[in-house]
Amino acid sequence: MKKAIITGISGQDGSYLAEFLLEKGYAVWGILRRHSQPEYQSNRLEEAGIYGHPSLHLVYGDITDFSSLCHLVKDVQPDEIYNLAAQSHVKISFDQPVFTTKADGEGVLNVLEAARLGCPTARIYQAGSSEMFGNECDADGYRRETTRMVPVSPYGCAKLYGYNLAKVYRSSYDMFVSNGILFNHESPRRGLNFVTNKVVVGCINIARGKQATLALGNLDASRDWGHAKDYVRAMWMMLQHDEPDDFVCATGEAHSVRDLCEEVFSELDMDYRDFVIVDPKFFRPTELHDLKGDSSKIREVLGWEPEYTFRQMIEEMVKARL
Ligand code: F7E
Repeated sequence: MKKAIITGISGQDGSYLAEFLLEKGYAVWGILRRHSQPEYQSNRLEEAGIYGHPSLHLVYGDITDFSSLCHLVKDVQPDEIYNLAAQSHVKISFDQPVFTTKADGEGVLNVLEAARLGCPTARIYQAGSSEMFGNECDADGYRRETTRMVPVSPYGCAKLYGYNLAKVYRSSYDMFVSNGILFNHESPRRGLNFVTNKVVVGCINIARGKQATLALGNLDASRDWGHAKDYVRAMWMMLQHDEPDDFVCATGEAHSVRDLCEEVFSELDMDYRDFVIVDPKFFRPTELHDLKGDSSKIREVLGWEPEYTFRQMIEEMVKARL
């Protein structure tokens, strides 16, 4: 039985990945932070139907607490470590830059060091992000593994530090560390303050007469939105490859926030223009305007393909909330 540790198991990606690995017969250790209301930390695992699974072990720890990671890695001796824990909200990273840097930057260092000292043979997946590119892109408008990275948010800066550190540990200590450069990925389990689920829930609330309007920020920004389920499969595939490497994971298709609103509201036969208003409160100090990824490398080298289309994902998200 293979053993995996997932940091950030209570998040969207953590819950899908745990579900995926348990189905494959892994024993999974998930790290939970201490929370004053622990009953809310298992929601996604319950939704996935894996809470209480005999091969799922939930332990208290934190990526900012080096000692908790050291003990866990030393005791479990995992085959694979997936570092998904992060302060993952870009706008909030402007409000909490110090915490974001500690969790998303220094946290990676803690995971890598804990592995180097306690289980250097473990294969490590580091969750990188398309935010690391900032507004840089190639002449054709796409971002790929070779595109320059010039982040425009504290979140992007911290992720880039973790990404570079992962490469340093790979080359300096001969450790198997792979970076995923994941573009936006959504699902019914997405937090409600990310734009996709905010629009889905807002639209349904309006249809049910619970709210009159939906206030959003920049409607012109565009993103390459895939499904989290497809993307956690990519994480696993990266660790099954014969050598560690860095891979962009994206659909290659971009939609604006305005397109997203149109798509969601039309699911309920409504016109978003009657309900969506713009509130500058949701603007970011610096915006990453358009994001579109070229995932040719992971498709060619690992044979990864997304199964969901944008429309299927939106349909699933609307249906789940209804
Ligand atoms: O924003 C615009 C906003 O917060 C998407 C994280 O998973 O993907 C995610 O980061 C776009 C932005 O995701 C609202 O300005 C308009 O242009 O859903 P989001 P994100 O910032 O792209 C990357 C790859 C990650 O790694 C991150 O961890 O939508 N937008 N109005 C809004 N965004 C929000 N949240 N709320 C609004 O009202």
